[in-house]
Amino acid sequence: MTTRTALTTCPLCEATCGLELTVTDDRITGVRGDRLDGFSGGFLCPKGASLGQLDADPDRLTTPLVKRDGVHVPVGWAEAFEVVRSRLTAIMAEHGRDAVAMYLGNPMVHSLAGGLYAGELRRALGSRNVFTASTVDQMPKHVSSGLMYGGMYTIPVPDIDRTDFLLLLGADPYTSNGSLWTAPDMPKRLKALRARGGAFVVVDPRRSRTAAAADQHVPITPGTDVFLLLAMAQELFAADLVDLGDLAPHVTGLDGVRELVAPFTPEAVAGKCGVDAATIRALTHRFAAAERAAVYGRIGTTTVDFGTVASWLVDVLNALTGNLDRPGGSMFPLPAHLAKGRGSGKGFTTGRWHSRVRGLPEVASEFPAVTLADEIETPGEGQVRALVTIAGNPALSLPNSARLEAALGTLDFVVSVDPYLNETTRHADVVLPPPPPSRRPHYDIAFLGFAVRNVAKFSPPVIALDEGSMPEADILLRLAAVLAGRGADTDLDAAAAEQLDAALAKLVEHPKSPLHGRTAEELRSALVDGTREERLLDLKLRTGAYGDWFGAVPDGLSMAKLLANPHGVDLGALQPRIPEVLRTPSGKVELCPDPIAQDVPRVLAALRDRPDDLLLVGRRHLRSNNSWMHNVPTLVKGKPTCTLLVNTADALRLGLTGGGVAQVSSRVGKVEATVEVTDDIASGVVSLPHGWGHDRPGTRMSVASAHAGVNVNLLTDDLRIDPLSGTAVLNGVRVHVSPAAN
Ligand SMILES: Nc1nc2c(c(=O)[nH]1)N[C@H]1C(S)=C(S)[C@@H](COP(=O)(O)OP(=O)(O)OC[C@H]3O[C@@H](n4cnc5c(=O)[nH]c(N)nc54)[C@H](O)[C@@H]3O)O[C@H]1N2
Ligand SMILES: Nc1nc2c(c(=O)[nH]1)N[C@H]1C(S)=C(S)[C@@H](COP(=O)(O)OP(=O)(O)OC[C@H]3O[C@@H](n4cnc5c(=O)[nH]c(N)nc54)[C@H](O)[C@@H]3O)O[C@H]1N2
Ligand code: SF4
Ligand SMILES: [Mo]
Repeated sequence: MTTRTALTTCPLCEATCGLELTVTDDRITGVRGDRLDGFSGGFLCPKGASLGQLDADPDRLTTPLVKRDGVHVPVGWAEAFEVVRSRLTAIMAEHGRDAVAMYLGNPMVHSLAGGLYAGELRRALGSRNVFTASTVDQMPKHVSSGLMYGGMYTIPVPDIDRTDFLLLLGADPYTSNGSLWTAPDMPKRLKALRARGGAFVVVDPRRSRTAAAADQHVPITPGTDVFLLLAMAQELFAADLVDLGDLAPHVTGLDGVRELVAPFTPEAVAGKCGVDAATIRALTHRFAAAERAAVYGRIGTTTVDFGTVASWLVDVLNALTGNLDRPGGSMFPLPAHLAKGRGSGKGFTTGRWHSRVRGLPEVASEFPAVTLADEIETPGEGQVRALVTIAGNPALSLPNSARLEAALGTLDFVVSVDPYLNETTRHADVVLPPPPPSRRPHYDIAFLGFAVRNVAKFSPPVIALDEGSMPEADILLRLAAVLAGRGADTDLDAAAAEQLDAALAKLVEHPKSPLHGRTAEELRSALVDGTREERLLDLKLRTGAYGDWFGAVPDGLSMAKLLANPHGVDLGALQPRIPEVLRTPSGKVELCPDPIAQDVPRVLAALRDRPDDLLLVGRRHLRSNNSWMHNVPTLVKGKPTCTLLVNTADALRLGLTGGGVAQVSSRVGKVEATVEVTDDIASGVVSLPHGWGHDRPGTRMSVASAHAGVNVNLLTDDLRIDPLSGTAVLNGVRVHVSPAAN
């Protein structure tokens, strides 16, 4: 038995914490926060602490599975890929490419393989029927950013370590550790903000952990943040508090915004939001008076009826107070694998094509996940007959899951890249399992672009690959090869070398490139002597914003430098990036984009809607991560966390008692859930977390099955979306609640 320590990066949430692992033979036997990681400083949450159990979960699949006579049996990789190839090729040949749909889930953005190769997979598939978890999550933010700045990933983040005032809406970073906002140890950073005399305010219908720690908690009616934000903008204009500061020459559309927000006075929206006019005014003035401030909105502002308008308003408020793109305000990170921008570009559009059944517009080259079931169920040319799922559990994570599950059961063929046999992959004809976290390299392609400091870190695999397993990058590339009609036994290394050569050739040929005049061969031989992914990443780093340009920039960044600095490399505090970061045709921040302006009348009309009796919202728990970590014993032990939160007055009115069972019903279905009575939730609101409901037959997750919980998405409605982004309405769902019959 040999024991050693090894460094890695936690891949489980967006906080990117550095971990110091104790490894005994081929197992993780201890996990500590890496104190020398300058960014995370040793922070560790219960999920990260359980990485050893997760990694060695006996229910984790170690070989591919193929379904024979309804039973999943283990097979070799070649056989599994051959089944995939023959079935998918036949379906595509007979019914066309759109007959094959793909669903990409959340862990896809947590892996280097996913970050590097998702694009290639989408291109190889060549189907319009691409769906991702983004349309049950953050797509509104991509759309508002795309329209305002020209790039869907150009999303500013609150400069938490230098700000004086934060307004957080629909987010619980004490629990989630932040999202589209990478800042390990949020609690410490928020405490530090208060310790230096600053303040933060939380808007949430529930007194969340973050709200409880805040200077002020503003309860709000679910789904109505858009009205509150509009009124705050209106008040800024009315009280003559608008001051764009240094941003002024780079902004167009200010007058348009003034006009749009004019009807939404604090008095006009107060009843709708459940926040009185005086509170809205005071909050606005407090925000405007702060030296440096930022507004931030997350799940409770995106997965709602007016998600895109609300996401836009978050940035509008930052801009109107001169806080956009300045230290202590809301800023644009510059990750190491990307180069600086050129200050203008093609911009961002949606609706370049439409979905077959509901005619929903394409957004970011995908369709709303809510319409996957429609596309499977509805006969006709282009009907979806096969599905590729990668790192996703749509059977639990998408609204109206009863309908979706039924639809999944009718497909001709399903292939899933997933380590578990779960609620989704039980429908798969072939399951291709990736290796556990300890066996894979890590670099955060996605999250370093949302980090509150510019940092870079690469973590090589901690433990060597087990015999018989396949790196996830290889699985994805082989799948792409099959989809492109090249067959699974393609020489992946040769194909990768070819792509690298093509990229290098471009770099040396371009007259404006700092590498102009050098040779591709020389650069190729200077790349790190490593895996395919490492070499590709090396190229990105060396030609990125801090790159060494193959020696042209002394002390510049490269894979070699990251390998020599396993605790990470600090590239400094965030810097203002406007106008360089912009990719709008005008080269300006478009403060009042047409598609958003055209949606505001819909908001105005909704101002008059009758209030609902009881609205359902979601929440997260520190020991849970969406749908897939309930098989880890330490994370599910103790009091069940999948409970229905009900306000004391509502419980009395509805005849519910704590520990009793309630029936919750909506337009699409009903569930029974254990009641937790608490004044932490506003009256008129109930809350149930998502990711539960592990009671389906044919799965292989023994711990999760014993802690099944209920699936909240049996209640959420697939017909309700934010039309600009196609994002599902998961918060503010109309429900009826009554005591369960027995
Ligand atoms: N009602 C309601 N529904 C929601 C939400 C909500 O707040 N309320 N939140 C939404 C949000 S924000 C999200 S992001 C989605 C998530 O929705 P999904 O992405 O569909 O689901 P996850 O629960 O993240 O499931 C991840 C899947 O990836 C697998 N997996 C884990 N690690 C790996 C890996 O390394 N490689 C591969 N290939 N697979 C892996 C897991 O076994 C699991 O099957 O859920 C959404 N659904
Ligand atoms: N522990 C843990 N961490 C996670 C995850 C997890 O499942 N568990 N999931 C990860 C993922 S995929 C994501 S996307 C992020 C999400 O990160 P966050 O957005 O911070 O997620 P939540 O913790 O769900 O916080 C959302 C809050 O919005 C409130 N809310 C609901 N409706 C409304 C509304 O209409 N208005 C307002 N103002 N508030 C509302 C809820 O009460 C809740 O407190 O978390 C990530 N981190
Ligand atoms: S906060 Fe997120 S990244 Fe950090 S240890 Fe927990 S799960 Fe891992
Ligand atoms: Mo998410």
